[in-house]
Amino acid sequence: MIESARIAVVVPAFNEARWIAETVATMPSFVDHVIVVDDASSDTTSAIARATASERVEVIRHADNRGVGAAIITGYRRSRALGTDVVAVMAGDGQMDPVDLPSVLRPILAGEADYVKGNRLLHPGVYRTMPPQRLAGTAALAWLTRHAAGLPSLGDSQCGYTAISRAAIDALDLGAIWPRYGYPNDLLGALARERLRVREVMVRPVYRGEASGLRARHLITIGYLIGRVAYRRLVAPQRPAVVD
Ligand SMILES: Nc1nc2c(ncn2[C@@H]2O[C@H](COP(=O)(O)OP(=O)(O)O)[C@@H](O)[C@H]2O)c(=O)[nH]1
Ligand SMILES: [Mg+2]
Repeated sequence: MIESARIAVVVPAFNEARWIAETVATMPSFVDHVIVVDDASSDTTSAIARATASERVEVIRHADNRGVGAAIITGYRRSRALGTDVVAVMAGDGQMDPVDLPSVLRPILAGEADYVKGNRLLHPGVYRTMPPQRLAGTAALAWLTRHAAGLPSLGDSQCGYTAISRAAIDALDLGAIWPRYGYPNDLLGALARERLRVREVMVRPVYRGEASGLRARHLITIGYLIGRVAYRRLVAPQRPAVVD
């Protein structure tokens, strides 16, 4: 709870037995609900997460692997049922520093944004920590997504450290969001179409040798999704701007 707002953190996890205990154990105390979504892992992710479970932690397991985007949507639906006000996403591989969570939540708590995204490229240590290929790919995808979605200040479209307001969850068609890699680009397009306010805050990039599931072939899908975002923005009837 922060300033009487109830906070949930969704933790998508697929074969994260190595990192999931630490991710759950280091959740700040102001988090009211930790929702681990085990995306049909073949390792002991669920058992480890359950063993760490306290009153505020719950584990939902997908019977089949559905993808990181689908895991996050499952978490959003659960947090809506729990009646939380703000929902953050922190990956199950411990790549989000819990120290950054207050600043990720703050723009929503202050009523200044509907969706907050971490931006790792703003961090002074990024050139030392983020592998160069990742850095280049991240910058390129952000450039494309910024123009496709019409979000001029977007700098790190691929960062998974995010927060969303309950109102934004209600406004989105959750079932229509792309379920796998590429979901952040698709989601940003959907947020922009709904005229929801997207804000970025600096977060620390964390790389400690965790394996990424992202492969070159996923870039084709992500490219397609960015193209679809641009197409939908250009052909969709313009809605009147929200006065806020
Ligand atoms: N690779 C992969 N990750 C998934 C899936 N479902 C949920 N996740 C979780 O999504 C998060 C991000 O995935 P990751 O491969 O680390 O992406 P990256 O950090 O952007 O390279 C991790 O916490 C995964 O455990 C899935 O189907 N595949
Ligand atoms: Mg990762």
